[in-house]
Amino acid sequence: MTLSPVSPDEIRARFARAMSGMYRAEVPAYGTLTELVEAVNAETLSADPAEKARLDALGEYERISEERHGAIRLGTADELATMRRLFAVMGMVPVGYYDLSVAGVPVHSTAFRPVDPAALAKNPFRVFTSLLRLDLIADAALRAEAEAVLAARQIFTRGCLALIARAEAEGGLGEADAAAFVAEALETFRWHAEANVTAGLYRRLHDAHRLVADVVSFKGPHINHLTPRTLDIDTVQARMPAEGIAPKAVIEGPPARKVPILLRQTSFKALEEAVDFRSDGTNAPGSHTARFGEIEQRGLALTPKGQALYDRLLAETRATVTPKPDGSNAAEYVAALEAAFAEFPDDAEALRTGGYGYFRYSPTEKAADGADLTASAADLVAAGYLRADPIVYEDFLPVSAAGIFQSNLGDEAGQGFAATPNRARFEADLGAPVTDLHQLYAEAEAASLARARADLARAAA
Ligand code: OOG
Ligand code: NI
Repeated sequence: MTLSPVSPDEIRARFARAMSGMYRAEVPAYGTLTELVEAVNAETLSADPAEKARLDALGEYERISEERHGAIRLGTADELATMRRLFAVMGMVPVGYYDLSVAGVPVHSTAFRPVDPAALAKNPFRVFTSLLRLDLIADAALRAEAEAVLAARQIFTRGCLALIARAEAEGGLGEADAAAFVAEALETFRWHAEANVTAGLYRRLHDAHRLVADVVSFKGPHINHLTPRTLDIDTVQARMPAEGIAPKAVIEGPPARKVPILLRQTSFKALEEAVDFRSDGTNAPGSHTARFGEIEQRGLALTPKGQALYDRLLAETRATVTPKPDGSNAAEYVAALEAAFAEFPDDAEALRTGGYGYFRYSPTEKAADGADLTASAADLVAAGYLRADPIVYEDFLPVSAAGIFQSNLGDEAGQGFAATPNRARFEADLGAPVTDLHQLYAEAEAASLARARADLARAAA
C-alpha cells in the first residue's frame, strides 16, 4: 500500500480542473461559455434564495460551479479497456450502455463517472466514451486500412500506463504519483494537429462517415467538448448569441418545466482546426472540425416508469415533427414537444407519489417522538417528519446524444444504419460489465430512506 494515497475523488477533481484549464486554452469559446454559465447560475440563485439554501443543505451547491462532462471517441477494444483502467484510478466506472447506431452514428458508448453519492458531491466529473464500430462500415478495404492505422497508434503515454499499473498494484497513488498521473493522463485528451494519415486517406474515411475520420486520423482521442452545468438553460441559450456563440436551434431533451427532469442540452458548432496530414507528396494544408461547446441542465432522475413515459412522449413528438438540422422548424418542434409533455406530471409531489422519479429522504426539524415509524415514506413525508428532494440525473440520453453528435458532424451526416445494439460485445471490449443506472438511483433512494428512518428512530427514543 502506498503511503497516504491521494483519494480517487481528489485525483478526479484535480484531473477535471486540469482538463478544464487545457480546454479553455485550446477552445476560447469554452471559456466564454463557462463565464456566461457562472453568471446565469449566480443570478438564478440570488433570485431564489430558498433554492440556494436547499442546494447548500444537500451539499449540491458546491459541486455545480465545477461540474463538467466531456466526451471522447475511441478506436479499438484495447483503447477502451485501458481507458476503463485509467478512469478507475479516479474513481470513475462505466455506467449505462448507449447504442447510437439507431441514430446513424457508428458508435456505441458508456459514461465513466463516480457512483457513490458522497463521491458525486465531491466532484461529479463524467466522460461520455464512445467506441467506433468499424463493423458498420460497408467498404471492407477501407475498414482494413482504418484498422491498421488504429492498431499502430498508442494513445496513452508510457508514464501514464506505468502509473495506472502502480495504482492497481498498490491500491492507490501517493502525492507525487497522483500529480504525475494527472499530467500524463491529460496528454491522451489533448488536441494533436499532426494527423496519422495522409489527406487522401482522411478524405476517404470522411466520405465513409465523418466520425470515422475523426477517430482514425489522429494520434489520440482529443476531448471533443467539455460541458458546464447550468441552472437555467433557456436563459443561457438566449444569451449565447450576444457572446458571439451560435447554439443549435433546439434544446435536446424534455421541454422547459417547473420541475426539471432528466437532462436538457444544447451545443454549438465545432471549430475548424488546421491539421498537418502525413505527406503524400502534395503537402496541402488541411482542416478538421471536431470540437464544440455544450451546456446542460440536469433534473430529476426518473424511475423505469417515468423513463418509459419520457421515451413514449418524445417518440410521439418526433413522429409528428422531426427537428430539421437547419433549425427551420424549431418553433413547431418545441410546440409539439410541449403539447406532448402536458401529460407528464409537473409537480414534485405528484412525481414522487406517482412513482415517476427517485428521491432522497432526510429528517425534517419536526420533533420525531410522535412519529409512527412503521408508516410508509409517503406518509412520513405527508406528516412532516421526512423531506424528499429530487435525486439528480447523472447520466445521458441516447436520443439527445445522437442529436449532439449530428449537429456537430454536419447536416449531411445523418446516415442510415440498422439498429444493432451489441452490449455484450461492448462489455467484452471494455473488459467489464457496465453498471445499470436505475439500480444506482434505486440504491441511493433506499439508502437515504433507511438512514432517515434510523435518524427518526434515534430522535424518537
Ligand atoms: C458525444 C455526444 C454525446 C452528450 O452530452 O449527450 C454527449 C460525442 O459527440 O462524442 O456528449
Ligand atoms: Ni455532451
